[in-house]
Amino acid sequence: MNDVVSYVMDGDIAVVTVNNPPVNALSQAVRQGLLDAIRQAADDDSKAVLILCEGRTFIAGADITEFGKPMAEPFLPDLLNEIEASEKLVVAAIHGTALGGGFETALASHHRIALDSAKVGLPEVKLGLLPGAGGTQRAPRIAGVAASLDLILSGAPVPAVKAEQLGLVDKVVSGDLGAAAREYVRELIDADTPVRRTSEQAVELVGEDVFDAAAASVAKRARGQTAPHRIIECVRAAMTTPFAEGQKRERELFMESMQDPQAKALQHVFFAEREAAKVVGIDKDTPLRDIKSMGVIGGGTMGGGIAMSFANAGISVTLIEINDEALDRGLAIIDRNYAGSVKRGKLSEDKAADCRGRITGATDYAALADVDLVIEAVFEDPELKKEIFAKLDAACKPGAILATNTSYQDVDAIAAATGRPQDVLGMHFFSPAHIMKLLEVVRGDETADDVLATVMKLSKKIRKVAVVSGVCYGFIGNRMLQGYFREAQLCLVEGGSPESVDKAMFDWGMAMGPISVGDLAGLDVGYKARQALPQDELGDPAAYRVPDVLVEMGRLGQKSGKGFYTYDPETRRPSPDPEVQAIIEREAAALGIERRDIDAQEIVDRLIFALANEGFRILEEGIAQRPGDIDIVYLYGYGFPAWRGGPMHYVESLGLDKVLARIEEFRERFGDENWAPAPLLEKLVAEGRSLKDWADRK
Ligand code: T1G
Repeated sequence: MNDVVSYVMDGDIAVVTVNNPPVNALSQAVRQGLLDAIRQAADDDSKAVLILCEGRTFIAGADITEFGKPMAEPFLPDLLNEIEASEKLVVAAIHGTALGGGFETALASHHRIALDSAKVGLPEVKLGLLPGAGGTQRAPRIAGVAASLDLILSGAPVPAVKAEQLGLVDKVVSGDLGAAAREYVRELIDADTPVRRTSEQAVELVGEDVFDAAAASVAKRARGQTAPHRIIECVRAAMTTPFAEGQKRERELFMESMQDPQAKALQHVFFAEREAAKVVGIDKDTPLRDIKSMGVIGGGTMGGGIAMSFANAGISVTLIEINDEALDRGLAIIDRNYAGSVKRGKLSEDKAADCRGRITGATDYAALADVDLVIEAVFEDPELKKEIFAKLDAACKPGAILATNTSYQDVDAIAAATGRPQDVLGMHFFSPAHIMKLLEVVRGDETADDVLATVMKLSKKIRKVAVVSGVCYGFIGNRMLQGYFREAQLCLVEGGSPESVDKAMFDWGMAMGPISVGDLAGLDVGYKARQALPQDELGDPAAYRVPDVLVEMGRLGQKSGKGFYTYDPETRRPSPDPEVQAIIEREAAALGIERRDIDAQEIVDRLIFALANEGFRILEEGIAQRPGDIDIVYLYGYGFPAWRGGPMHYVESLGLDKVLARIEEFRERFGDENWAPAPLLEKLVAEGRSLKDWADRK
């Protein structure tokens, strides 16, 4: 047919094979090839058409790289309607992941066979879209309204066996799919099986309660997102209108979602996450070091979570503590975490026991003599960390990778405590380390390419999303967070309340408001960090006076039952505390601040623009490789809403000139120290360029 679609007669079966690496996306050429194939079959003496794919997967969807460009014919809905209308049997044979437009192609086919290892799904909602080629109309006709709502609103792939139970797949086989599929088509032909057009099937009627339940679950787990509501309307149309009308409505809502900034943001995230895994300047074929075993220094909350991440990935772990008592405490934390995962149904009893079995404890560094990697996770004392790395240098074999889990310390200074700085880097996990997906991989001046490449690949194995950061105080995430928290405290003192500041950010889309985050992390963490800083580095007292007062009163946050909020001992539900509001107003007066009304937009702009402004500095210093990396850090580490694309994408979507104008307004009002615009931002606005253009040309 063309370069990516072939048409071969196997007896009286027309075998149509798609071969468009890496994931057989439905590019224009693939669509054209499939259309030509179905039209050829209509005219030749084939009895049936078998659609197969080469490579690692069946069609994994529309070609996302074509989005935003003028769409070329044939349009997918039309192509799939023509496939379905074929007088010849059309059978789709699925392996890997049949997703989005790929699964819609299978649903438009008359019969579907799948390998038992295959998965099918309609993940468009994760891209801010909806299945726009009949998926919202055909799936309910096969699997029913409730199951289809679940499939399309979650966007989660479904294993072949489950899909068969739902009727979405007709046959599940193992072994050689090509052979089994040909045999299956043979059986269908020999049985004179008629074509089966899904569009002609009726949708089983369900009550309004089913749609209400879907809307309620969307309000909870997809707060602020627009695509899920369009999906519910499409599936409702499938139940209440004829196929053609429903498909017309689906198309209208699909085109609407394509124009939605949320879709642009989520598609940015899709590619940014994949780009983040690539390290600029390191060849992708760099030989990697083998990591079969590892050690963790420190059995506290972070150490325990890190140990579990590796054990859960099949790697044996040696947990080191200073003495048996501390070791027992550390192992007990891990046991509790596994028991909790089993209780919540996240892990089976057997799997938990299997993983736990890979973790052993020791108090002697000699136990680390043969491990391939060690991660130090003790508290943030720079001298203690250097001491530990000197001991690791003596105890570990040549070629072992030595990593520190510090959240902000100088990784180069730690590396200099060893005779092998090339084997040292930062691996900054986020708490709880066995759950949070983000991993900041901190590249030291001496870190060897193969060490960095090894850890980036390893991060996928331990189910983390890794982002490379250069060495600076707080790396990417925590460095940017300082401005965010500073402005949260200033808005509080200047006129807000813990609830108003949190509500502004929560309603804007953050997973949790900044004041509540402070209470969760523990107000004493920031307090201790400030105690260690010289007076002239503390900055504006209005940005820390209130949390200092609370800490000195013993209000440390959730862990002490009181912080900015008071927490119910049973439910841990926060409630506002008038005593705290009085402290805020008292400290404001003491600092000579006249309180005023601060609206939600000002709070959002001050916190997010402070974040992004520092992001620009981090980019121009080369601490982050690309803007998308910063966005991925904030999505996976700090509860930033994916549908806003991350701080850098967000400011780019607003228009850098508007953002700079607002920052300059804040500089006028609040001074240079906090609001001097980043030179890169000023430069891009002056040159009328976008951040994307700057990054692409870098
Ligand atoms: N279009 C273009 N490129 C794609 C792609 C796609 N759909 N899917 C993957 N890639 C690229 C990806 O960028 C990467 O490139 C390489 O393939 C390997 O991907 C009308 C409108 C299939 C489960 O949402 O979920 O159909 O970085 O690293 O971990 O209703 O890719 O190597 O240069 O992710 O093995 C719906 C998206 C589209 C599926 C494989 N489909 N893809 O995961 O590899 S919307 C999706 C995935 C749609 C219709 C609508 C995963 C995967 P590079 P990878 P992986």
